[in-house]
Amino acid sequence: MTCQRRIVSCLLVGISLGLLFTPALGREVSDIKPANPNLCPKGREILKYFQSIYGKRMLSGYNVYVHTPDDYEQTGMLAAIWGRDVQWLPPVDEVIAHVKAHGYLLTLHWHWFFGGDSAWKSKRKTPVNVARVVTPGTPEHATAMKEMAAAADILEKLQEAGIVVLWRPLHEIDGGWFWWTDLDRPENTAELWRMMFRFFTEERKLNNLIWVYSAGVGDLKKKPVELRKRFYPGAEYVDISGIDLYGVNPAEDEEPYWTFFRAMAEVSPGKMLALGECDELPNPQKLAAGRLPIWLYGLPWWGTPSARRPVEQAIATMRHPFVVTLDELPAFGDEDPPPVVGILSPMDDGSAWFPEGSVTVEGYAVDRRGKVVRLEFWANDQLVGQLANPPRQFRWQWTDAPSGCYDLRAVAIDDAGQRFRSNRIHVNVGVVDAARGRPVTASGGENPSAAVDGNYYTSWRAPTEAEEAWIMIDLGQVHSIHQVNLIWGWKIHAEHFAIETAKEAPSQAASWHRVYEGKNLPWEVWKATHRARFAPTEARYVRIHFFRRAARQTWGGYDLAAVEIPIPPSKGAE
Ligand SMILES: [Ca+2]
Ligand SMILES: [Ca+2]
Repeated sequence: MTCQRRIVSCLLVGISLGLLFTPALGREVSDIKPANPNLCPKGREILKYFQSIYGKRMLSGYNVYVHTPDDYEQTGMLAAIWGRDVQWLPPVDEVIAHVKAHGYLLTLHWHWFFGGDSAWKSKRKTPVNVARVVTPGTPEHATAMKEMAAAADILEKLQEAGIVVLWRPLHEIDGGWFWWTDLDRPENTAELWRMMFRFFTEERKLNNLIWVYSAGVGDLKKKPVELRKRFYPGAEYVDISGIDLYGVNPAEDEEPYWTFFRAMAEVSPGKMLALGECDELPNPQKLAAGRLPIWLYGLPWWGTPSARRPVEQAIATMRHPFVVTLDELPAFGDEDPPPVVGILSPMDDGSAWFPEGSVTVEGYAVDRRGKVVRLEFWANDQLVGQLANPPRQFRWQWTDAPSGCYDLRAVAIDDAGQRFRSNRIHVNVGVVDAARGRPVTASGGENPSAAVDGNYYTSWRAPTEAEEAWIMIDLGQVHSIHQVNLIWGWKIHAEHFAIETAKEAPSQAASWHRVYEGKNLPWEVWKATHRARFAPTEARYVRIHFFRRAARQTWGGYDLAAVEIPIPPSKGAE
């Protein structure tokens, strides 16, 4: 990733259902002949599949740290390609397990910390002379070989596990910010690519790599195509080419996609072109309408809805028929991927409030090889329903749902017995929210009222510097309450908090009464939910008092998306 970022604000309208194929423009690709003549059969199958969809549809992906669940929770869809970094890779066995448990296509890049220093020129203590790195006999060459061997050990384990890797080394190769980019003599960088290619394929016999070249975004006047071509190692060393394209607003911009698509078609003629990294996937409606070049795939760096990628946009993109998601991938080689299942309705956005007996769940379940033989529905870890031989688009009614608040999931089981869990939806049945829209005060921070607005994608953010913070809701009248749901955003929640209530004005300190205390609560990724239950108590004022952040997080204050106080509906009317 580059350090260049731009806040992108987008408004996407609805989901287009029509697929419009337009004549390919600049999308002619050579017949697939793998760069590595010994590429494994599964790798060849993947390349053939890519060629079959290239120019017609675009594969979705994400480069992630810990954020993968977000996209799934919010859109119900999983991307086809999962990207990680060799420099910061979890134990390879975990990577293998994760890829297999999902059936992802895996892509790896490598922020190569040469000599244990940094990948970024600006952060290195010692600069790297790329000419010496590619010259046998130099200490730099020895270092490179040693570090490449360590990377090869990882790739070899993936090969043994039958996993093909879209291998994207030396990324943003012509950008100028990484040590491997020799701006004075780009041919050295191109030689470094070939050196790695030969070592990996000939010496280490890594036949599970599809070689992906990626340029860096930047001014084409300052770094014209003629210069960029000098970094390119040659068609025989590359399977897929492309660019890491940042700073583009998918709602408005069209020209940058074309500019860089054309540039890369010149740099790497005949290759399929992909977005190894991007802020967002290009707008699928425009792709379908032929207004944008069709990249083979795109991997937003943060595979998660955020200020840069609003939920509406993520949903519109991931659910658009032009975009290939995980459930649509074929099974490659002899793999039998697990099924894929997602809940599309209700949404996990805070809107799932139902009268008793009326919960309807809609989603999709598909198996990429074999079939889905059963769907199970789980609410708070209790099996509450099943569907045998479900259709791809399923609909299930939970007719005997007792009143309460639930984490609801579907689990798909395929004919090989493999299980797969859907996204998790927060569902409330037979209750109303006494806190909704009530007046709120807080110890500080931004948007306290966002905690009671009924939307899980808006939140109150406590000040960054404060470990202790509180938020108080005036219910307007005394209610008997016995539960508070706290739903957190952005992974910044409390490890220690208390719930305090009062019947009289909060200025009378003596009237406060602590009804619940949570301590040593585990750190969770999106979304942490605390369902605090306590003995029924009469309360008009409810104060949530936070004392310590989970995981000692320091990059932001508490991020509270919802405070819900469920009460029976008859008591909800004022
Ligand atoms: Ca299967
Ligand atoms: Ca909210």
